[in-house]
Amino acid sequence: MLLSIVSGLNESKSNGKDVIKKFSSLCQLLKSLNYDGIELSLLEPEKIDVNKIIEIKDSYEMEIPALGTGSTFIRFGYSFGDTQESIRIKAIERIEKYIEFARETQSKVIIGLIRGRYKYDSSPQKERLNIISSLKECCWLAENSNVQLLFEPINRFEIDSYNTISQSVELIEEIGSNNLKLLVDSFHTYLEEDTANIWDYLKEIAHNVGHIHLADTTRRAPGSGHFDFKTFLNIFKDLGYAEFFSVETIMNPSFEVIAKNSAKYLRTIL
Ligand code: LER
Ligand code: MN
Repeated sequence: MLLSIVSGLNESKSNGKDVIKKFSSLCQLLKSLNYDGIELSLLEPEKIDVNKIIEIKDSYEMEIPALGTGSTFIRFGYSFGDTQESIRIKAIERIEKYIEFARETQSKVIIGLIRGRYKYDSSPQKERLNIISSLKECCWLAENSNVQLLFEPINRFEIDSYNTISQSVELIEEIGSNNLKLLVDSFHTYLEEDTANIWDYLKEIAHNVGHIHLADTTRRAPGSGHFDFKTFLNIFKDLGYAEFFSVETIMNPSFEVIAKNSAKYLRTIL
């Protein structure tokens, strides 16, 4: 089981040296806890010395399986669905920066919160069409750079579009790009999917899955709530899933404690 955990690097606020220092100490800690990678949640990847990052990750034999892009919407307010064309274009331009970084680090790029929220004074149909055409443009950029995009269904309390796995699979099939895969997040699965048939459905669509996020029912460390991780993880294991499982939780009481407890619990299952 390839295991990673999500962390930021604070690249927008720190100087370059501190970013590299932070990445290096993360690698050291996570290697000692038997992790295989670090998923990076970034805001401005172009501010990071990517060659140094590669040098460090290689020296620890760690991977950067994916890059999170949601802060583009949270911090900059740029989104795929925005009805203001200039804002929508800014969102795509930001994704281009992530793709450039991902091409070097051999990471995948997540399309989640960057879809944005529907505005109260606009039409959902219009925003949905914008999301689709933005995604198509990003697929084209990803294809040219040989980078994979990961489309993440996110629960209805955080976002207005593509809350369920089936809606997302339908979209991925409609777009039909070899560089667009599905990201399944256990927390959103728990909130949005029908417990009666979710396990069978996951078996059906597992071949579309390029990355997995793990958090328990309260978005704390796996094993701290009542999500059925045994069944969930074994579905993918039995079907030969060879991509990463990435812990993405509220880092409380601390990143170290979550990283330690999650690895201990998850390694007992797989
Ligand atoms: C991002 O991966 C995610 O799961 C969202 O809920 C953002 O917090
Ligand atoms: Mn997630």
